[in-house]
Amino acid sequence: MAEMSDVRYEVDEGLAWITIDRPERMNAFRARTVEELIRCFKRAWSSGEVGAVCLTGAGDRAFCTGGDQKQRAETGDYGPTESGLFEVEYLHRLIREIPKPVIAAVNGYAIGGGHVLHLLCDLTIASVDARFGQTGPRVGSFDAGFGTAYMARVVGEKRAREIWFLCRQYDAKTAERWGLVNRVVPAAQLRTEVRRWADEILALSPTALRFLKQSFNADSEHIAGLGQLAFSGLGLFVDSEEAEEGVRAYTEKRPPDFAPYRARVSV
Ligand code: S0N
Repeated sequence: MAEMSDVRYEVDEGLAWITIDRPERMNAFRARTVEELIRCFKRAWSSGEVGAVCLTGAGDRAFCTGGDQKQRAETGDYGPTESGLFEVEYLHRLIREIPKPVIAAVNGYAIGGGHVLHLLCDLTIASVDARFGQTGPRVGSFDAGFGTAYMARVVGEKRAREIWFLCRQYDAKTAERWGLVNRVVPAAQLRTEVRRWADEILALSPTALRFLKQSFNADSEHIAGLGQLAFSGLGLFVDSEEAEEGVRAYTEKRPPDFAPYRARVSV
């Protein structure tokens, strides 16, 4: 595979480990990270050797903390890619469409766009000190479509609205209780537990698993259309003064002041 700077790809006995490797940014993704993740998921899809995929983050602090806010503050976008596109929506589709089970190994913060990535994985195993939450309305973004409608399927409407409307963080036990997480284990056992689950999957019929995954997906596929609309809206919103206040406040380490924009939604 062409050289990668932001993501590592390793295959070990039928299990592909895809690791976001930007610990200095708490594994936040820039456009290049997303491009490399797409490449890895396609590789895992096409490899006859691979029967299960694990998405995780490097280090012991974060799984993924979403879009790279420092990059966004510096350049107003998520940086360059070969294609010229920031393809996070396509990455969402790929995690759903790869016809092999995808396990998120949440080894720390799963925040913002990083929280949506674990949500879209088929299964989530978390370390006991993992933390979960959305921050979009604080930092001037939103991740609607699968990030809202699919989340509501997983945790229920009231909890999904709480997650987005309050931007709190939740511990791993709460995430497990809410159905966001399949299993919580001590941090030191996370990889072993993923291996155990993958071995159980690898003993099963890949064709049956493919049909099952596609069948689960078909029932929520209409959300993709909402996602497209939402990303178009987001593309307009991120260039607004209101969104810029969110990202500026994050980099200046102060609370945002959104009061001047309240009138906009009062019409
Ligand atoms: C993760 C948090 C809660 C950790 O807090 P803690 O433990 O207090 O550590 P910090 O000191 O805050 O962090 C350590 C260092 O890591 C940097 N860092 C952390 N997260 C990011 C990040 N996302 N981007 C860049 N740097 C990050 C910190 O800045 C710190 O560095 P130093 O030591 O130099 O100060 C806490 O860090 C936190 O809340 N992080 C931000 C989480 C966040 O808001 N993420 C973004 C959420 N939004 C999205 O993901 C939307 C993006 C998106 O999906 C999108 C999609 C499509 C189209 C457009 C967009 C779009 O947004 O434009």
